[in-house]
Amino acid sequence: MLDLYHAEPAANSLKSLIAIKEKGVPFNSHFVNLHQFEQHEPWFVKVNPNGQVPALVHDGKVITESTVINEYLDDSFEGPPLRPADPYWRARMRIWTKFVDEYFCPALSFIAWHHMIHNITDKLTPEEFEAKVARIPLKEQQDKWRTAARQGYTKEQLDNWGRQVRTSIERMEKQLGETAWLAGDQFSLADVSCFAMASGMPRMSPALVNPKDTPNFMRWHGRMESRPGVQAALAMPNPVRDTLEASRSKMSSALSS
Ligand SMILES: N[C@@H](CCC(=O)N[C@@H](CS)C(=O)NCC(=O)O)C(=O)O
Repeated sequence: MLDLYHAEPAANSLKSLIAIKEKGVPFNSHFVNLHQFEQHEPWFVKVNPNGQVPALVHDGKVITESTVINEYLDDSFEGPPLRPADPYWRARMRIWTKFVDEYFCPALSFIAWHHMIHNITDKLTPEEFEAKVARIPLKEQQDKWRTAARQGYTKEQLDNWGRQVRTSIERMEKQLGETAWLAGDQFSLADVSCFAMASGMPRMSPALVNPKDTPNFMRWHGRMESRPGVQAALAMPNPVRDTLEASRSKMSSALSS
């Protein structure tokens, strides 16, 4: 019995959806609506005490952290391997997944948070908002919600995160000029992690990623999009698409400057 709790096919949820679809493992999908704060409801906090998606439950055992989930899926199930067999390239793959978790994803997520949060919180009274935030298990997450919703982040912070996103793309572009995939000549979890963050960029941020400035990235992006596992992950239901689209142009200018 395999259950995946996830949000729309973007960022960390997309990361685990791609891995599970690439592996071809049947699973029960549970959509957690972040725009309705479902991740902080007591039933979900019992699954993941951090109150975040994705979370995997395998025969009653819970695994959290998208990168760990992906390695667990690869360890536990038949299907095409998602990690290089060679120890060097496997290490290089892990350097990419760590880079995404510690650098690329946080930068992108702060920018997205800043531009998206009002679409989620403006319909709440201050009291309703505070009641929602009070349920968030991690103080750091409470602070993130309050700062983004109340005063927003400073231009300096946003510029810095924008720079980090550009650095991430530059690194990918360089690597993809040297190897077909991010960790050598084989598709791996390095590609899954990076694509989960960068999937929307050609559309959202054409000034940053485009055939002239980032040809290697664009070719890789096209190959990723043509993979059946990636297509199946991207086709997962997205009931919050309109809200995401509403924030898209604002995010786009933050990333291009
Ligand atoms: N390190 C965690 C981060 C998970 C995470 O940040 N998930 C986001 C969605 S991409 C989330 O649940 N956000 C809602 C919240 O923090 O309240 C992982 O890789 O799984």
